[in-house]
Amino acid sequence: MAEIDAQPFAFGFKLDTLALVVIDMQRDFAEPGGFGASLGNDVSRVTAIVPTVKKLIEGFRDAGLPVIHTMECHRADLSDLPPAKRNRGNPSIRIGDVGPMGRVLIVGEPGTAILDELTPLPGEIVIEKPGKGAFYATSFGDDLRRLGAQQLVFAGVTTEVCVQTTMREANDRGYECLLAEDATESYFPEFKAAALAMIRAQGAIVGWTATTDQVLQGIA
Ligand code: TIU
Repeated sequence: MAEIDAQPFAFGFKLDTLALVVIDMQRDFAEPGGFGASLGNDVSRVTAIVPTVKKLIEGFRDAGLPVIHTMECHRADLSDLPPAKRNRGNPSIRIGDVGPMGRVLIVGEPGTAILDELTPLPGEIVIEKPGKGAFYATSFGDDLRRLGAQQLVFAGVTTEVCVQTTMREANDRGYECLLAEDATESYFPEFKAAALAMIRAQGAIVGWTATTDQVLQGIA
């Protein structure tokens, strides 16, 4: 068993059962004019972690380990978008409306795309998910089983919404989960801090946290 120096204690893993899951690093959450901004958020916090997420992704690629990307998005006909989700949050532009980067969070639209710097490589799994969690209504669980993954490292946005939801779903399914502290971000620093604390509380009740450098040292 290899180890990553982590909180609340060392994270044990095997190199052939470890995968990286990068959650929703999409233009709609990171750029002005997107969904995140339409909710009234300062998206520069998200933009700031892009180099760190890139470093983490490249470390996994260099080690020959799987990298899985997720995207929060919906079908053009909105058939997978419950009205309760569409109307939530009172955004200036709702999901499915036409915004400065095309229809907000709709498959194939410019704003829905993963940021250029973090574009998935051919062959990397990309999960298009209608929910906040990556397991709901997707092939994510089957993909992880096919890969033989047992331990998951998480990065992406936002810490307390799609990242934490997916980590909790994964934890309940028996995966050991570690969140890269500096490769995840929230629009609210206090929410990020609370999410990290909740995840690793009570002896890693949902999972572990570590810095990107600690993760990369562990897999080197
Ligand atoms: N990806 C993700 O977290 N979706 C959100 O809507 N997050 C917010 O924090 N709004």
